[in-house]
Amino acid sequence: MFEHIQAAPADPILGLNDAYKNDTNPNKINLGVGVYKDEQGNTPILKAVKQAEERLLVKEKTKSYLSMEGAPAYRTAVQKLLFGSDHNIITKQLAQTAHTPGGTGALRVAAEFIKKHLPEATIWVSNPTWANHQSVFQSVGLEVGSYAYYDAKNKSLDFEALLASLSQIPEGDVVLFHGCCHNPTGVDPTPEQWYQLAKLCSKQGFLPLFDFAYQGFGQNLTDDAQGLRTFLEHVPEMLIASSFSKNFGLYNERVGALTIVCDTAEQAETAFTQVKRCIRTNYSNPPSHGSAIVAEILNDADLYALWESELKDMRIRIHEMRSLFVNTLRAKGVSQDFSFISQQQGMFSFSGLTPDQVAQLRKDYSIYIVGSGRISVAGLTHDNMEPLCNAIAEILKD
Ligand code: PLP
Ligand code: TYF
Repeated sequence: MFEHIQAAPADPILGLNDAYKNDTNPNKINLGVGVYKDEQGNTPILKAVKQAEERLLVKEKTKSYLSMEGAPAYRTAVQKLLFGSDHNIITKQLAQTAHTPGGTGALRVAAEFIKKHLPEATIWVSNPTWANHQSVFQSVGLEVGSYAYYDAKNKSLDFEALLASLSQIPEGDVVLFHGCCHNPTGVDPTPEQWYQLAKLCSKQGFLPLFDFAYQGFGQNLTDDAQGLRTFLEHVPEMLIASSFSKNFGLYNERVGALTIVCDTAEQAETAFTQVKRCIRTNYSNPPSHGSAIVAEILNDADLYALWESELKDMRIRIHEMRSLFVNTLRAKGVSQDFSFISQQQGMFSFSGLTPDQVAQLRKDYSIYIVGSGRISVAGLTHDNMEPLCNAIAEILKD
């Protein structure tokens, strides 16, 4: 029965991570997968998370199933984080949120929901986008198109081309935006540009789907939500896929959320019954622990303050590494301009390194970077900066 099955191609990012793990070079450097590393190169458990877990250990009374949509304390906390506590979407109950296994789970449930209820819709993603987007949407049979986004020459947003692309997208299609910290480029619209995109969305009548995996890694929790909050001033409906893998460091707990915003509370309630149906036929109900941690932190003033300060520390360390990377390359005599890296935000930047240069870094120096040239800036440390920049200076000389 199975003999005809051919091996699937390795995932471009996770496959690279496996190769890194198998590399015996003690000086190997991993700038592939988007996982935050501290100065020691570890991915620590946040103090706020540990403290929340201690409380949960005492408080938790059952391991019985959660409901399909997850725990109420989590669902309301997620909405407050997305919209701000007293937003009219919350007071008027225009949104419904389901806890999903990670941001990927949220995207997958969204994909099924779209395929079932907007069967004619094409979903549009930025060029480039997170490597998994296309696969997730195609796996439910959705048509996936791409819109212009990145100006590779100037290492910036090609806003004119973006507007031109989106102006072609018809009413009823779905457009995916990265809420902040665009993966893989690190290039986001400015507040004014978000405003223009929101106006265009309203004019064209397409449905925005915000993929929000890095809230707090750009400027701060509030400013990073500005894009989707601006949209909500102009459009009545939206889907939001949240991930708390990065900003709570809860990668392996699989904690994310799918939020649906509708024009009326009644519509939100009705549409949500269909979201729950997609969940029921996928995994029935979400795993509890990660969402219990997030709810415990978001609903407690002390833990919230501790988490916010730890998130700020991660953000600041990444910003510092960006500047140090640019300055160290310059100090090594690299003439190519890398200054754009310190202007970008989030975990990633498109370095502009070619596939050949990426391959050479891996072969000669055990430095792991995604083939597109995307660097996970969160993997840079004071310790690996010198060898990394020496290697880049060396290969750019060739
Ligand atoms: N969306 C984007 C843009 C991401 O970068 C990621 C993770 O890297 C995800 C979604 C998936 O998040 P999770 O790991 O919570 O499934
Ligand atoms: O580095 C990235 O862009 C992601 C990271 O289950 C990732 O692909 C890794 C594992 C996973 C989801 C996301």
